[in-house]
Amino acid sequence: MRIQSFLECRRQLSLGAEKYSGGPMAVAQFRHIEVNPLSSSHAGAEVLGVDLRDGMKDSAVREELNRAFANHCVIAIRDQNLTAQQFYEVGEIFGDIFPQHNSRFSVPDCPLIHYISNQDKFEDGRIYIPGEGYHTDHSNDAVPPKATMLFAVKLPNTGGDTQFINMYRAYETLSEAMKKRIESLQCVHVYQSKYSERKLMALAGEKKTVVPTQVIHPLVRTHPVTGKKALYINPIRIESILGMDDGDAQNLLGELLEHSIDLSNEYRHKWRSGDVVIWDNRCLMHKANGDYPVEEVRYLYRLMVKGEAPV
Ligand SMILES: O=C(O)CCC(=O)C(=O)O
Ligand SMILES: [Fe+2]
Repeated sequence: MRIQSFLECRRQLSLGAEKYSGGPMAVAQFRHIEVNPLSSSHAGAEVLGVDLRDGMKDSAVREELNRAFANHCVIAIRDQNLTAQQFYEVGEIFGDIFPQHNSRFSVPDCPLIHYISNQDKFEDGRIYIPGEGYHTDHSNDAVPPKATMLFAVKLPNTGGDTQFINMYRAYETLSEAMKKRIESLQCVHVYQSKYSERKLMALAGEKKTVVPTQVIHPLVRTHPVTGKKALYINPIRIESILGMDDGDAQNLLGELLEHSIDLSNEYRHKWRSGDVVIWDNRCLMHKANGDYPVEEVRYLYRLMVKGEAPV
């Protein structure tokens, strides 16, 4: 890296550290990429100074990108220019690619890549906005994806932000009594909970037999990389809590959701053309916003990275 950009990088990291209330960050932790924290919720950073078409081949860059991802839970790698195939290879920087559940959203030439778009409609003609309502991705899988990655291909002029909630903080800020109450609770996740306010698009035929009917995951999970505990709730998919009446379970989950979505836990991503955003489903919830004119197209490529069974 040139001296000047290295100094600039140090300067930006120092500025970032002031904004980052999680304590002083090691300055110049990164030598090949610039990482600027973007919120005080301890989640969200932008990554500058890397062209992923070269970076995917460089082990030092790959290591730093993975570290930035682990430190910040969600990173936006700016100013990228990728084909679908290159996007797939970028996904592999972070691990093996996870086959997504609903193949109706596959990109024809690269079926493991799906798309996010506002151009599909439900059978009754209503526009389908994927990801509206807080959730964590594919928690109805026995081994859910650790990460989801989007690449902005076409964006509306305004709106369409993605909101992220830091679920480490959501857990840490619970009362000790609540932590004790929930410490060993196990939740039943299904494709679509009968209590979900958001309706999903039905699974394409061949996937109905592959996607599990239900799986059980802990309500509090420990992140395998950071060792920290996070709340693992998903209003779209959790249908019940083992050993608990459904009404009580939904009340408890509602209370935990309200607590979690506090603004102090949020990073709100405002998309820029060329952004590659990758987030950690093990310690974040997220939601899309369909708050832009219907005639404007919003289209992103989407990949998922394999994870591990939550414990
Ligand atoms: O479109 C977005 O902003 C997010 C969509 C979403 O929930 C996802 O890709 O998992
Ligand atoms: Fe999602």
